Amino acid sequence: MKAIQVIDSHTEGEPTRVVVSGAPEPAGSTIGERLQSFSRLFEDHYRALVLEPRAYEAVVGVWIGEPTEPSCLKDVIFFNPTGALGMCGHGTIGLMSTLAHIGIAPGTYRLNTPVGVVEAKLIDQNTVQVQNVPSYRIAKAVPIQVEGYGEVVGDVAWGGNTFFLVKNSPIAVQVENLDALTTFTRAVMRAVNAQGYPAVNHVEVFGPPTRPDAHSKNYILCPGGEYDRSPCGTGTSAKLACLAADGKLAPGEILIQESIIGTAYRAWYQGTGDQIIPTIEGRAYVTGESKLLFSDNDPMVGGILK
Ligand code: PYC
Repeated sequence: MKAIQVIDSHTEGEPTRVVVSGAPEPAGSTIGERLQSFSRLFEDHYRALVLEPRAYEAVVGVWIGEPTEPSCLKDVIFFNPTGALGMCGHGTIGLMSTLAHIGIAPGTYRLNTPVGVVEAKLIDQNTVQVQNVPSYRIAKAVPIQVEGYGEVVGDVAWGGNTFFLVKNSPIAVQVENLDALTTFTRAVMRAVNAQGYPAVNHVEVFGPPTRPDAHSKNYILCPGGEYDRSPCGTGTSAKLACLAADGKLAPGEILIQESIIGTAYRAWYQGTGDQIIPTIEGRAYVTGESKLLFSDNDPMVGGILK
């Protein structure tokens, strides 16, 4: 029987599962080589960690290994049921809170991800600031024809993953509309991918905030079709890039981005011009330490694929 040790947390409601031991190590002397090796191991050894019956589809897994980039604390690969993600903001916050739980001290640490080095400042056991990879708008006000909804206009932007940020949602961003938002954003994702932007793997919709301290509320569809319970670190980075490009937010000015469930990130950026450096601050809480068991005769050993 295979046994894999994990530590679970949530970041502003969005779950993260850090692999501690028991899974095979991706090989390679660079993070790029390790990503390729991870992708080969994914189906047999990692996917079941983020699927029912041992998880659910919203869970983002985190593989960590000794750094191949000397300035970094760890090499890090985030993954969900579809495979590896580029970066993950909530996952970085969850990882740092998990590392604090097992003994690292507050301070600033660098992490080597497949899309670049990010800096994570552990302020206390629960509070983390993530300085993300350079973020930028790829295309402005792109019109897309979406079956059943007509023309939808949005920006395409990079924030560590590639986002389509809808400007004219026909559905209000309120938790009562979760099912309708999921159906709508899945249709948008299919249309955007087919109409010139195959790299888009997240769709983001905005509306007025519910919290008095927030500037905006979002709903984010992730690869695989689940929604982000947190305000999405890479999605908030993509939004900062669009606000900066439109001259709507100055460097250092604070954006409070609320999630669909009412949690929030504080976010700001440095720099001017085509690329900005976003910082996202959020809180994570460790929820469990588990030894997951995989019996050879368990018909669900690889997880349930829906
Ligand atoms: O926080 O960047 C993020 C994220 C991506 C997918 C789920 N969360």
